[in-house]
Amino acid sequence: TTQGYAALTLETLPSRLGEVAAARARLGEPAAWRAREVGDGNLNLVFIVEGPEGAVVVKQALPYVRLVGESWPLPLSRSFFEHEALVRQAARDPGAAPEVFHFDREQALIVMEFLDRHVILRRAMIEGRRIAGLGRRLGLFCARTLFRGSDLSMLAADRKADLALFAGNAALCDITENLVFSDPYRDAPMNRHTPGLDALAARLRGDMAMKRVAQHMKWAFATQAETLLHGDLHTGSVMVSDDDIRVIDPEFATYGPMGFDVGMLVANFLMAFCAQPGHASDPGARDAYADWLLEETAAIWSAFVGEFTRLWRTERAGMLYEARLFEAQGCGLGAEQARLERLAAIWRDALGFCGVEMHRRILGLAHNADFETIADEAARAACEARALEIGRVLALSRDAAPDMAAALETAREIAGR
Ligand code: SR1
Ligand code: MG
Repeated sequence: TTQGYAALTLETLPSRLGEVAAARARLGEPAAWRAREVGDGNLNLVFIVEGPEGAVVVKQALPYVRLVGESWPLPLSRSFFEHEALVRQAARDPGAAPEVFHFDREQALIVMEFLDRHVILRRAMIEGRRIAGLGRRLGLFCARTLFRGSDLSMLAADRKADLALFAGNAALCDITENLVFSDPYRDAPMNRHTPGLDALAARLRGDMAMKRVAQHMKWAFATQAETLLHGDLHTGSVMVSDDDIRVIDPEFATYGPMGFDVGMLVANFLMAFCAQPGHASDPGARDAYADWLLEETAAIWSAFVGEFTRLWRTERAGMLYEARLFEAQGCGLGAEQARLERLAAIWRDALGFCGVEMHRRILGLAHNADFETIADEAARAACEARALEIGRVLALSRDAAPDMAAALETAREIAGR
């Protein structure tokens, strides 16, 4: 419902938020506040509010998709699910999410920590900035949140209650189900692509093997309720400074397959890699940065495997793969074999999700600044063409189970590096 809800404006924000004790406590006197609207995402309003005593971010959902306008209504309840997900992420991976100071369900509004030293990771990658420990930190985040949100760790009743709760975020899942898995592979009205990609788009839309994989991945996303996902883990959902990495924006949170977040993240690193020839003018620096991006992509998966393994061995308190089941057979080798098999299944899914994410960011509605900021259309199309092909080959190769090194070798070959 939108009853009682009103979108904030720069004019109304001080008086309306001035009534919120948590905001006053952080900012000081509302009369001295300065606010600016900085939202550049597809869905919401985002304000930075600075006062005499500090600063906060105020994120408010709009009752429609900002990118498209009022013709596409979207429930305000996504703010509730974002808040619920932020609370869980803070518990499961302390320090990864921004701190929340206040949540107002009726106004679909979250007041949270202002990360003043941070920038959006995607911007940092476009500028060619290296962030120490980037891939490793994000791999740890995935392992901790995905493991601890699943039946590997939670009490079965709690996990089922969470599954039921997040089922309410159906409208956001619907966006993913259509925009990620279906629209890129058909002539959908909201699709767009760079001139010069017509033939490739047509070829991909006629590629029955790829369409089947995309639908297998949609099946997995819609039916494999393994864990609480971030649900939109791209490089626009990560903020970085020289010494800190945070994950923001989990409004697409839902129960789904573990490989989804991992695959999306890997896809966005690979798209940053593919976009490099369109950015830097110095080829030497650009190539070195592209190499660094691939190293960090590898680090996502190796950190994920390492942390998942540690948690499997030390925190496996849920109903799945119970330790006592394997101990009864006299050794822990059964559990270790099961862990390897589970990781292989997650990786197989991740490759499929990675491929479709790379396609939808080039052929669908929601594009990436990595490519969009390449002004020269021919150069942009060339970068995007390589990304389309990498996505296709990785998605189609998932049954052959190439490891991360082989997947990155594929990316290198297709990119001519
Ligand atoms: C209509 S929303 C388009 C995209 O923006 C969000 O960030 C999600 O990635 C979604 O698919
Ligand atoms: Mg977002």
